Amino acid sequence: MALLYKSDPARGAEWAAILAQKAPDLSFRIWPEIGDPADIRYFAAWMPPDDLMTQFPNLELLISVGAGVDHFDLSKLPPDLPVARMVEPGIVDGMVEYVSMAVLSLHRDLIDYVAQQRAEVWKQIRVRPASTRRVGVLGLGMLGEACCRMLVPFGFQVAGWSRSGRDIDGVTSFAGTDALPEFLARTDILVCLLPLTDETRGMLNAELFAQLPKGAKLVNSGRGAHLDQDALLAALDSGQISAAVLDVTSPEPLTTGHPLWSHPRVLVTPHIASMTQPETAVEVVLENLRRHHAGEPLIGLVDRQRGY
Ligand code: NDP
Ligand code: OXD
Repeated sequence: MALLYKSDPARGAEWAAILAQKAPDLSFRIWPEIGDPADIRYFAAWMPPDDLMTQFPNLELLISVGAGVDHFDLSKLPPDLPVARMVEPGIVDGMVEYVSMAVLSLHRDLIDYVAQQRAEVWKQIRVRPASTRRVGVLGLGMLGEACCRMLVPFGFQVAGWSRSGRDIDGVTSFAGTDALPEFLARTDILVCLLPLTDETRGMLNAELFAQLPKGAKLVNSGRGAHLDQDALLAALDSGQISAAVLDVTSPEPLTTGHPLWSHPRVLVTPHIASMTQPETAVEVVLENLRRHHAGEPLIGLVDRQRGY
């Protein structure tokens, strides 16, 4: 029985060292050193091969090394193969830091000050109290909820939108498609932390931007394909959106010369909002292997119908 890993090799080596300590009996293999494919029962991957089940006929459990599973083609997997996404505190901490940084940068006009510094301009922009700024988070799952909780103590007016709604202290919850217009109309800084599914693909588009107050700001740390990039550029031109922080793009990286690279109102980071941390990830993987054997519910089990 072996666990195969296919992702960043440097972090794979860290998984190997931790597993050697914590689960010395588990055979751990790092792609492409797979050994006998028949041994592979568990597969932790960012991008599994297309012919997964043909290559590994005894596979019992597929694990995403990231929080999302949109990079898996779920339709090609046997319906009874359990798929678990990565639910571990390292990912949450990283995202909370990133979203706090992005929201505070937009709130405190950092994009303007960077441009002013380059031009040797000393000009103060009036400081707005956080209590006058309305932040709206799309997605109130593991990451959206944690980010909302961190934003509340700054004094922002925080709201979140999700399919089913969530009760979080100090956060106004909006649920479902019917509530989206009201949520958008009260949002000055919009943060996207949705999973990428058929329902959410392309939803950061011209129609959605038009429902935000004029001059609203955007943070996308969900997936590049949530955003219609041309619509964002048009909204930036018209002033409907006044600034954006993008951790994810489509494609990644952006093509050479893409206007988002050099847009003066846009900050781009290379999909680093958050990263799976080997120490905590391995704990969760081992716990999931235990649960799998015991027939207990898995941490982060993906609902194949919903796609997240
Ligand atoms: P969860 O599955 O825990 O939460 C997803 C949230 O989105 C839930 O609140 C869910 O609603 C809501 N949602 C999903 N579909 C819809 C819909 N159609 N309408 C309304 N709400 C919807 O995911 P995580 O919080 O763990 O992660 C979110 C995403 O963040 C990941 O899928 C990934 O794409 C991205 N990510 C990005 C990283 C980066 O470095 N940039 C790092 C890690 C993740 P409900 O609660 O009702 O189910
Ligand atoms: C993830 C990611 O899904 O890194 O965890 O984007």
